[in-house]
Amino acid sequence: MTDQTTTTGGSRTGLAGSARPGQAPSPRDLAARAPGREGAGGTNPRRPDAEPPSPQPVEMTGAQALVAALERLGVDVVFGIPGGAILPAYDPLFDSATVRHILVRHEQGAGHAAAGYAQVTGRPGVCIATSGPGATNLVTPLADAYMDSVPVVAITGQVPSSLIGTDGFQEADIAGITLPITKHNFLVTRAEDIARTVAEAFHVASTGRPGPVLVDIAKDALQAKTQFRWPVPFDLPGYHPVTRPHSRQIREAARMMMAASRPVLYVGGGVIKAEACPELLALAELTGMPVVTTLMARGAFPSSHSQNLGMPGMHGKVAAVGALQKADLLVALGARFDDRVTGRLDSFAPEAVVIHADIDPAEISKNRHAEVPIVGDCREVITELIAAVEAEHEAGHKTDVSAWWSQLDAWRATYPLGYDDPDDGSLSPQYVIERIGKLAGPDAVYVAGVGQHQMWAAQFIDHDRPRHWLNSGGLGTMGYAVPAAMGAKVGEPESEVWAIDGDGCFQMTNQELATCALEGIPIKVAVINNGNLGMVRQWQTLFYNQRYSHTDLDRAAGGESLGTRIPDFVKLAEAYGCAGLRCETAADVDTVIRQAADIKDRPVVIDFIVHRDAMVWPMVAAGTSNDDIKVARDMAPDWDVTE
Ligand SMILES: Cc1ncc(C[n+]2csc(CCOP(=O)(O)OP(=O)(O)O)c2C)c(N)n1
Ligand SMILES: [Mg+2]
Repeated sequence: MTDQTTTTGGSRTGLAGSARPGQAPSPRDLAARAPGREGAGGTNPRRPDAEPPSPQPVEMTGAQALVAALERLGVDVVFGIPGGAILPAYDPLFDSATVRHILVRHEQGAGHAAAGYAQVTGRPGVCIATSGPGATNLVTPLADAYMDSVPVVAITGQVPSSLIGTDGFQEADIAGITLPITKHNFLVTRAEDIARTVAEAFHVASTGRPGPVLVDIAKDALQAKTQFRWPVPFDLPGYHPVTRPHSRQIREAARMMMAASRPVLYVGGGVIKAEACPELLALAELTGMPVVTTLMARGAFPSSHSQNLGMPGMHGKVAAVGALQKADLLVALGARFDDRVTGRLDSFAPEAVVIHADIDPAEISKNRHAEVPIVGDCREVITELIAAVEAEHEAGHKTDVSAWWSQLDAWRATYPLGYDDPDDGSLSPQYVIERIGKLAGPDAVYVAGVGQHQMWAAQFIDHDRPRHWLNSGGLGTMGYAVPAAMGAKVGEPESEVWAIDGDGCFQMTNQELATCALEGIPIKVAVINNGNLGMVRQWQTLFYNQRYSHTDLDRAAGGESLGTRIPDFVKLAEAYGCAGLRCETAADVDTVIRQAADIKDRPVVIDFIVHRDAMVWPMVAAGTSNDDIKVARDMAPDWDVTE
């Protein structure tokens, strides 16, 4: 290993491994331009004032330079756990007046907390870990953030540079390990490279298609002296995300939109990341076109808006799935034609031509050929589309979508989302989730785990605001909810934050309740306790002849019920310094939700004991066509239904 900063290129940046002097804008400019709640260029009122520039070099250690850079980048919180290699950084961190460190109980919690923070604020979330096992514990949240394009900066300590490559104590090649799951990563072995690299990491994480960036810093670089200067010039040759769409493509898209008779706006999470929700609303209302919002885009367009057909995909609404299947034009905005949306790709939307707008050129025509590819930031794309559509209207070209709406309305009316209450009088999980949504309202932040409860939370809560619905969409990471909710509550302390978690997921990361209790982060956790790994059990019910191989969570290995709760989530909550409540009947649901809402001084866990066999419907079985969607077991919709 040399004594140079080694830059390893992630797959989404186009950055090479070489280092050339850069003449990029200052980090201050770039930090100010990083997307905030008010959009690119916006500032968040809660953001602490960034430190003034330090034009004169100041001598300090690499560790002090790291903390000084974080302060100047406006970082107000980092989630982490110390250890040998990162210890030099923890010393100056102890003194920082503006960077709050939250000591988590597992580095996975730090990573998801950083992601939760980033998703509600729009600013990069920061996590910090030591070398080896500390760093490898970040692998899952980094992969998660990569799949969902969340700006996370992970800082890890590395063994001293003289030990790198020797299997030194707690050495793991975390840059190598995370190369395919980070937007970019860096190994820093010189103190003088630390501040610049951290500034670059923030820039890369938060510009273009957002994503996680890892900065691995050798211990001796943290300990060595350097001259700290701020701002620092960037050295990112080859990293120039295109945000401005091509005007010819925009005009062509507008023409096609006016010529379509069965168009659909297929909206993905990129619209939220680009802060393009007001523009989307304007475009939808200008064109009268139906909108579908993917799992990652719930809240990008109000659920309550009459043009919102709901969520498409494996557990999407019949009208949303049918709209895509029967469309003659798809306008895909910040969406990526994920297999959970398309079903069997070769039978997806067979009659549609595709306009695909995305900031990442690698997404366009990746899964489905786009007749009109548009590379650009969704906010700029939609703004220009609005102008181009207005010009079409002025020229007398206007699409008539009334017949299309008759069809869509017939599907909506005939196949609304619904559920049956369990016959045995036990609690319906959908009812619990629906009531949380109604009582906590559109201003609350909802964070789901992964499984049936996640799908019901996507389906039965009205998501009317962007950045208020957080979940692990791409990776499907059980254990995401509690730590992500913790990060969300830190990012948006005035909002009520509800983790809606499964009994399986909750057992993966509930140790962060200790962090929440000690750090004063009063989240609410609704455990939808069906006693099993429900989503897997559903597949066993449907596709494995009801052979429930290893999905029971509340039974002994032999299958018998023990008559005791292992663990008892109420006692567990109390052991962690939280309030623990339990609810087993529909009659008590509202009372217990209100009770939880009134507890503001500590986290609350509600153990909702629900029916063990409720299923998520509709469903497109994995690998089958969207045309074969079922609204209940063996029940297919009639696509020819009319109102
Ligand atoms: C880390 C991880 N391991 C395994 C899985 C596979 N998996 C998907 S959903 C699920 C069940 C989740 O159970 P629970 O949290 O109880 O939620 P439920 O489906 O019952 O609502 C499992 C095991 C996963 N997504 N993530
Ligand atoms: Mg479960």
